[in-house]
Amino acid sequence: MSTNEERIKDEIVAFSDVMAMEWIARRGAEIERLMAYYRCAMMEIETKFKVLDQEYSLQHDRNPINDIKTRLKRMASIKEKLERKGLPFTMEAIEENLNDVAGIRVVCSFADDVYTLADALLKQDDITLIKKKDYIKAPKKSGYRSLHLVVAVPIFLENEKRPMKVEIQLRTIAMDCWASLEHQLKYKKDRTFTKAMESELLLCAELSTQLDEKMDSLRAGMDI
Ligand code: 0O2
Repeated sequence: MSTNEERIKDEIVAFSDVMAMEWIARRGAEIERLMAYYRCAMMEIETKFKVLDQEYSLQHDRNPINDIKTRLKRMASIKEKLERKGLPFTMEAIEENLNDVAGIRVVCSFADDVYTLADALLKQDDITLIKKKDYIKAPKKSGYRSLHLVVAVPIFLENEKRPMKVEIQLRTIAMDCWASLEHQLKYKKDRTFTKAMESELLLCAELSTQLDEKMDSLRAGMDI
């Protein structure tokens, strides 16, 4: 685990913009505090999913979660997103307007597990749903599929209970495989991405949907 000072230095190195570097250096302690709160919120949500996975495995003798990944958005991406939305690069703007500073990706075994887990999380009385985007029922033009939830979860500090936003992406192994490879192919800086490649990727997305459907019907057939 890196120290606060190391993390702030790391953030500064990620910037080419002198003004942003100065802003981060000046507000180091404040930024580190906010990021620590987001990290705690992420841990809360991760634990909730781990508990649901354990409970499900006791009841059904299989694990609905294949993998959980967490990530905190880098300051450089935070600044870029605020600029894109025409918002100032301030602590208040970050907290008020960005939903995905803390992100957690839950990779599920079967498509039905995505909805079972989402429903089980949203039923918990300390969770508030802020936004839901179902890119499984309505995939993106690119072919991207996932269920996105933005929730608020309270973190309990010494003298305060603080609701923090976390973006949750729930998807199957096939959806995750497609999204990871598409991301690698599409965002290679020195390569052009053609329309034909886009169509091929869309075809791969359709194949991944068929794979999920087949796997889910096998699971249903085995009654597990
Ligand atoms: P990272 O590091 O992956 O998180 P918002 O203002 O946040 O509600 P936004 O930003 O349009 O609206 O959110 P959207 O489109 O619902 O979800 C954005 C995130 O979904 C992306 O995060 C990706 O993780 C994922 N995503 C969305 N579309 C695609 C796609 O076509 N391909 C892949 N591979 N992933 C996608 P970021 O911002 O890219 O960063």
